[in-house]
Order: sequence, then structure tokens, then C-alpha cells
Amino acid sequence: MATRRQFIRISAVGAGAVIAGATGFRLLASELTEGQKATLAALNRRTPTYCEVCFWKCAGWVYKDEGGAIKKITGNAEDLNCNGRLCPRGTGGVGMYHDEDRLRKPLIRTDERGTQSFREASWEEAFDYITEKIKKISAEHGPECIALFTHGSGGKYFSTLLRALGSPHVAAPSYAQCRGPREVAFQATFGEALDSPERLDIRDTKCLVLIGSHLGENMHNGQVQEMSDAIDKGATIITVDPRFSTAAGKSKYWLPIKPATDMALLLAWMNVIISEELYDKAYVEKYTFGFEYLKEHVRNLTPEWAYGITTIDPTVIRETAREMANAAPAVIVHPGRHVTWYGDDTQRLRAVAILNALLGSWGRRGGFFRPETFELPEVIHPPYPTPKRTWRTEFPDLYKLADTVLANGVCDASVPDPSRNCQFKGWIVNGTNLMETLPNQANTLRAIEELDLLVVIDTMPMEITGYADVILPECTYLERYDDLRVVQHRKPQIALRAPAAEPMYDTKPAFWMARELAKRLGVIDYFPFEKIEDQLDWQLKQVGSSLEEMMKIGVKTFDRTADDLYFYPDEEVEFYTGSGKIELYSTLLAEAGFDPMPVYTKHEEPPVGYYRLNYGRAPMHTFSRTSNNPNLTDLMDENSVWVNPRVAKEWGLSTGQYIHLVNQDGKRSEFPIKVRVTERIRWDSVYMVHGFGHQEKKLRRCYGKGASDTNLITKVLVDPIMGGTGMRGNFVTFITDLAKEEVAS
Ligand SMILES: Nc1nc2c(c(=O)[nH]1)N[C@H]1C(S)=C(S)[C@@H](COP(=O)(O)OP(=O)(O)OC[C@H]3O[C@@H](n4cnc5c(=O)[nH]c(N)nc54)[C@H](O)[C@@H]3O)O[C@H]1N2
Ligand SMILES: Nc1nc2c(c(=O)[nH]1)N[C@H]1C(S)=C(S)[C@@H](COP(=O)(O)OP(=O)(O)OC[C@H]3O[C@@H](n4cnc5c(=O)[nH]c(N)nc54)[C@H](O)[C@@H]3O)O[C@H]1N2
Ligand code: SF4
Ligand SMILES: [Mo]
Repeated sequence: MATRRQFIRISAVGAGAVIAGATGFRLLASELTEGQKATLAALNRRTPTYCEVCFWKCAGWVYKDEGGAIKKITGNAEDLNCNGRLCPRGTGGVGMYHDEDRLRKPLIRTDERGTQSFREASWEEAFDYITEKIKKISAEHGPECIALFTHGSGGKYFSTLLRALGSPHVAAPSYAQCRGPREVAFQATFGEALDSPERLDIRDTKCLVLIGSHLGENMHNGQVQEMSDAIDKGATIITVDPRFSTAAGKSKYWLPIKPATDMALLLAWMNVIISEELYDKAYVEKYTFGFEYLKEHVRNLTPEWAYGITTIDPTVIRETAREMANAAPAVIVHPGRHVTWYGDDTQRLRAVAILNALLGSWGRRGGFFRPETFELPEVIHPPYPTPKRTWRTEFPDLYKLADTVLANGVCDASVPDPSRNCQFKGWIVNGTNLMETLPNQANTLRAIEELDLLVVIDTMPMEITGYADVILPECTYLERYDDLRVVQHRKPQIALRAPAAEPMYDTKPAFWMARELAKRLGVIDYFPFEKIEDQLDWQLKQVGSSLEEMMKIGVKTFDRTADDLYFYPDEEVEFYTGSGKIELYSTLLAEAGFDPMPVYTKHEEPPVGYYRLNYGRAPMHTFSRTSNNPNLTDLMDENSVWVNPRVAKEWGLSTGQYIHLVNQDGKRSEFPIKVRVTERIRWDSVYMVHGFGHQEKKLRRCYGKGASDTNLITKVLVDPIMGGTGMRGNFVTFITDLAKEEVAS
């Protein structure tokens, strides 16, 4: 164990050494010390990449030893997403490559779904099988009845394939299970979504307000680094969380809010900021729409009112509101990321957006900057055919403001329903473990049962691969090219991912798979380049670079087209909203029949003897994708359930004891979970890290370790505005009398 811990530390030191080495190039070889020679040799053996362990996509370098074996990954110093430093998960990414449990060959199911009976197949055979099924579904039901679920780089190629076939149905769980409500709320307020990396000027902020967002456990690299810089420069951190998070430990104020009541706090903050005239008057006057309505709306929503709901002391509500106003406009009420909590999430995020508008932080230093992305020419191919039907046809009046396909919507529309004339028949699932990712597993299973085709593209045998008809094993990100990374930031940048090694076993990159399928399905014109490296080189040459150059530098930075990171004084700004202004009163929501200003609604509370199931991240893991990673399991190999001492006493629970959890619908955890008694969680909730409790036996390192929160999320609070799946309305109680043999296993 100590050795791998050491490994992670050493690789961080290594990054510094190599950077220093790179500046010493002018020396003659004969003048080099042995250490410098070794550094130079290592530089020659490095390959550029960007990380696939989470979606921050930090750019880095993969180093190999003299024998050509992959040794370590470090951050690229030029990269704005990581500033030369990877997080522990990114460093541990080599474990994805080395994992002996990886998928090795294409597999075709031989028996009923879910029985785990597969036979090895050739690529040829696997593609023929898929081609035949896709043709049949398209002929009988239309190509629109095939959907792609994706989270990860390869999604781009399967999306091209699907659109070429005539289906618009590309769904990502990173929308309706993650940041969708935030994007809709910010779109409605400022006329722009936030995307990632978020345009937060944390490094220059004077006050950062975290509502849930557990930075430090949520390891989104650049944000964690900037938060630590801001703290060093004296910024005030205010954390609102029912749990004493890592961020709460760095905060001037920790507001241990009663779960599901944040809306009341946000409205009370607006009340204080408006009634004490602390808002940015000139900014509100110039840029916003509907201030008078808002003022009236929050008139009676005082801190005393909110106290009864949130349990937060009115004095603290006032003090923190003043703290924000003092820092304004260099203040950020963090928009969060995983925001699908209680079903009124778009409205809660509207409240967050409005608060930022009152403080004048949008477009200001230390608030929200204007990001810029690089325009990379797209590959030229024929236009996509116009689909005859879309998911909108199936849900005409539902989720009116959803601006993309909903993963849960596709799932629902795969279950036969007499009210619908179309039903999804085929799923292609790339890089998303739907069984652990979508709430209400019974519903996901029910949908899967109805499918004529389920193809899963993955690197590992996961819960979802167990249900596939065909499994296509992808090589890891360290063994392939992918599209150039183009993300928004303070400056436009592009980053290259190139293979540091040949794909192991019989694994292949997604680009190749999608193209082979396109050939067989008669849509090869959409993939004009046979090799992705030729495509990348073509794209790069259009913008004055080349694959050769990118292999040397990994990341290329371009100048901004304008010096407009922040609004100029008195700048005239046109916002892409109905009124052309920042909408405190939303015309978009009003037209769609929703509350134009956020309203507090009471959420269900746990029954007696039950506790709200709360979940989050651990710094060394990403969802369920890293649980089997040999490097990262050494740092954390199971999750625990956090229980307040008062509750522990009542139930006779002690730290280290294994128990089961059972939810309000009688759904029991599949595996026992270890108790952690701690003051850091409120007495009305319990907390666990998402991503453990794997049921897939082929994951030999993590099978049965800890419990899965998804198993216990049977109740889903769907956001009527955009269809996000609120997952924090589930309650659990404890089963303490475990059979001895179960604990031993
Ligand atoms: N290490 C690591 N980092 C990651 C990821 C990962 O898997 N691993 N995943 C990335 C992704 S995709 C996302 S979306 C983000 C998610 O990370 P965040 O956006 O930060 O997620 P949240 O749900 O806001 O954070 C969970 C926190 O919310 C608190 N919480 C629970 N209920 C309530 C409530 O009612 N009110 C308030 N105020 N707080 C509450 C919990 O106690 C917990 O501390 O993390 C990203 N970063
Ligand atoms: N209960 C519960 N549900 C949640 C969350 C939660 O906290 N709790 N979080 C929500 C959030 S914020 C998000 S963003 C989603 C994330 O949901 P997912 O994106 O589904 O996350 P993972 O569980 O990591 O699944 C990723 C899958 O991709 C595979 N994979 C990894 N690398 C590659 C690769 O290079 N190629 C291919 N083809 N596959 C690869 C992994 O083996 C794994 O099967 O989950 C949401 N659902
Ligand atoms: S934050 Fe960590 S896991 Fe995510 S891309 Fe960056 S290094 Fe990889
Ligand atoms: Mo997410």
C-alpha cells in the first residue's frame, strides 16, 4: 500500500523536475549530468494526452520507461485546466491501462440478458451482428428508434454514426442527471449556459459561496487550485452544506442547512440584499429586467422566515449577505454542477443566478468572466438527413425547456406505452454505466428488457456491460487518438490526445469502431478520413498547426480575439434573453407556464426513524469508473455511511461496524456498508460516496465493496421544467443484525 501512495506523491514531484529540465535544453550533451541526461531521455519518451478519468479533461504527458512501458502521467504546464498539476485520479489514470480486469475481446451474449453469458467474437462478427439489427430496427420502426447514451470522448463518433442514420437521439447523463437545471437556469437569466470548465473567476474572487458544491472532494482541478489561491489571498468562503465538507473546513462560515431547504436561504439572502440596499444599483439598473417584481416577490421572505425552514440563524443569514455585498462584484455564488437534487432544481439555480445578478458579479473580475473557445474547422461531410420524429414528439408538453435529449426520457420511452406511437428499440451505450448512473434501477432494467439491441462500448466489464447483446471493448485513453480537446477558458486552447502505447489485447478505439459500422451501414461519407490522425492533421493545418507540432507541445494556446474578459465600465451588453437584459423576472419561464421568479416549496421529510440519503464524491475516485483501478483502490477501496453521533447512539451503531441500509420503498443495499460515526453530518441525514457497491463480479478488486447509493434511489423527483432527475428525496434506515457470514464475506 505504502508503495502506491508513494508513487502518487513521487509523480507529482517528477512533474516539477521535468519542467525544470525542459528549460535547460541549451546545454551541450557532453555537459549534462547523468540526471539531466535521464530527464532529456524521458522527454523524448513522452506522449501528449488529456485525461479521461473525469470530464475536466486536464492535458498531460504520458511517460514511458526505457523498455517502452507506460510509467506515469503528469500535467501539461501550459494547460489552463490543470496548470501542470493533475489530481490524484488523473495521476492514477495509468491504473486504467494496467487493470487486469479490462475487457479484452468483443463479446456476444449467448443467453438471456443479465445472465452474464457471453462468448468471444471477432470484430467482424460483432459488427455484422450489430449491422443486421440496426438495419432491421430502422426498416421496421425507423432509425429514430435507436438512441445513443454517452459520456466520454468516443461519443462524438457514435453520434456522427447515429445522425447519419437519421436519429437525433443522443443523450448524456451529464445533462438530466447532473448539470442540466443549471444550464437552463443560467440560460433563462443571463442568456448563456455555463458549460465546462465553468467561467468562474475564482482566483480573483473575494468571496466564494458554495451551496453543496464540495470542492476539495469534488476534485475539478482548476477550480480546486483557484480556490486554494483565493484562500491564500484572503477570500472569504461561505459553505452551505448539511455536512461538514472539506470546503466547510476552509470556510469562514459553515451553514449546516437542513437538507432540501436551500431555496428559502437564497430568497432570504435576496431579501436582505434588496431591503438593506446592498445590491449593485448601477448594474441592476443598466443590465437587468424585472427588479421591481423581484423586490416585491421577496419583500416578506426575511431571515426570520427562512430560519423556521432552514434552521440557519437569522443573524448569520444577514451577516453572510453583507459579507457577499462587501466583496461584490468580486463574489461568486457558485452555480454547482451536480444539481439534480429535489426536482425544483432549475428554480433553485435561478435563485443562484439572480443573486449573482444582484451582486453584479456576471462579467466582472472575481465573478464570472467571459470565456473564449477556439473555432476548429469540422470535417466536411454531407448534411445529416432530417429525422422524421424526435423525442419531442413523444413528450410534447413535458419538460418544455429541456434543450437536449434526456437520458431518463429515452429510458422511459423504451418501455411500451399505449399513449406513444414510437418506442426506442435499440441503445448504443458508450462510456456510461447506466445501471449506476440513472436513478430507479428497476425502470432502467424494465426498459432494457424491451430492447431489440443493446450495444455497450466500454473499457471495463461494468454493470451495464452485463446486460449488453454485444460488448465492444475500447482501448483506454492512453492507447488512442481522440478528437482535439477544445474547451472554453480565459484563453482559447486546444489539446491533443495521442496513443502512448499500442492497444492491449484485442481492443480498439471508438473512432475505428464507429467508422467500421458506418461502412457496413452505408454511411461512410460521414467519415471521410480513414485514419483519425489524418483527420487531426487536416484540422490542425487549417489553423496553422500540425499533428507534428502538437505531438511536441500537447497544448496550443491562442490569443483572445478581444480584450473582453470582463465588462468595460458602462459597456452596452446585449444578453440573449427575451428582454435582451439579465432577467430577474424570466420571460422564458413565464411563457412556458412556470413561475417567472423562484418560489419556495416544501419538500417531503424523512419519516420517523429514517434519514435523508445524501451522497457525494471522494477525491480519489470518479463515479463508478475508478472503483477497480489498482492505483486508486489502494487509496480508498470502499465507502462508508456517515452517521451523526446522536443517531448512532440511538441505534447503538459504532464506527467500523457493517450494516445494511433499507429505503422508504423497502429497497435494501446489495452489500453491507461500514459505519462512520461523525459530527460532520447532521442528525437528519446520512452520507455516502457514490460509485461503490459494485455488483459485477468481473470487477475482482471492487466487487461487493461498500454500498451503492443508486440501489437506494428508487424515488425520483423529476424537474417539470427540463426533466432532470432529482435524486435526494430518498430516506434510509438501518439494518444492524447482519448475519455473521455476510460480514465476513
Ligand atoms: N473526485 C471527484 N470529483 C468529481 C467527480 C468525481 O466523480 N470524483 N465528479 C465530477 C462531476 S461530473 C460532478 S457533476 C461534480 C459534482 O460535485 P458537486 O457539484 O460539488 O456536487 P453536489 O451535489 O453539489 O455536492 C455534494 C455535496 O452536497 C451536499 N448536499 C447534499 N444535500 C444538500 C442540500 O440539500 N443542500 C446543500 N446545500 N447541500 C447538500 C453534500 O453534503 C455534499 O457535500 O463533481 C465533479 N468532480
Ligand atoms: N446515484 C447517483 N447517480 C449519479 C450520480 C451520483 O452521484 N449518484 N452522479 C451523476 C452525475 S453528476 C454524472 S455526471 C453521471 C456520470 O455517470 P457516468 O458517466 O455513467 O459515470 P461512470 O459511472 O463513471 O461510468 C462511466 C463508464 O465509462 C467507462 N469508461 C471509462 N473510460 C472509458 C473509455 O475510455 N471508453 C469507453 N468507451 N468507456 C469508458 C467506465 O468503465 C464506466 O462504465 O452520473 C450521475 N448519476
Ligand atoms: S480533474 Fe483529475 S481526473 Fe479530472 S481530468 Fe483533471 S486530472 Fe483527470
Ligand atoms: Mo456530473
